[in-house]
Amino acid sequence: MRMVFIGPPGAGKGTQAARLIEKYRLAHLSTGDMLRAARDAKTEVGKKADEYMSTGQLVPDEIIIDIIRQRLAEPDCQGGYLLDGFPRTIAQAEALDRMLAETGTPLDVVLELRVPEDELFNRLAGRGRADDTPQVIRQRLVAYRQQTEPLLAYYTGKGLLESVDGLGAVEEIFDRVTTVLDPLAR
Ligand code: B4P
Repeated sequence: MRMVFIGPPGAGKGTQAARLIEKYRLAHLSTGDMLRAARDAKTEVGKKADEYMSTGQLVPDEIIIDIIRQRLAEPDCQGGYLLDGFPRTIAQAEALDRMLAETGTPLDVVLELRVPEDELFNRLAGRGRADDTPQVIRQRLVAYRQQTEPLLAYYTGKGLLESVDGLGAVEEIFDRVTTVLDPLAR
């Protein structure tokens, strides 16, 4: 199964992804995790990405697209993958479409986790990562509304979008998500 996870910051994408990759035996491609690893390793990409992440802005498309292009070519992705936090802009989605068209391996599903903003604030403030301060959270929510939400219409138009209520216990949400994914798993 080739799937994309979309949702606002703090929706619980990473939390659900950790369980889904076990159940469906998928490679987990979290662009947030990749960027944080690059930042901690102090690579050129990591230093550049940190300038954006620390203020709640999206990292430039060309950096992310390059990272994903290389990652998708690795052997563990051939059996299916979960893209967690990518694409986040229309330009990233179009680049992904082109990459997958070249290999004849289209997406099976795009799953949206829906969570209201006041709940997102509570969750992120509780997590306490360096980019989880109130000011940076606000900026990340603006970035989501302006740059990522348009993807919902983009993938609806392609007949790929499924939306799941992301409010409730982690287990309940996992059950909702797997009810959607089970028929697609192979
Ligand atoms: P990400 O790492 O993708 O992180 P996120 O959206 O903040 O979190 P996620 O939705 O995974 O929430 P989580 O499970 O942790 O992005 C970080 C930054 O990287 C971006 O701001 C951007 O700068 C950059 N970036 C990444 N990808 C990019 C791209 N493609 N293009 C450009 N820039 C990019 O859950 C959050 C908290 O809620 C946790 O504490 C968790 O325990 C809790 N939680 C989870 N489920 C819950 C539930 N059901 N109930 C209560 N709490 C819950």
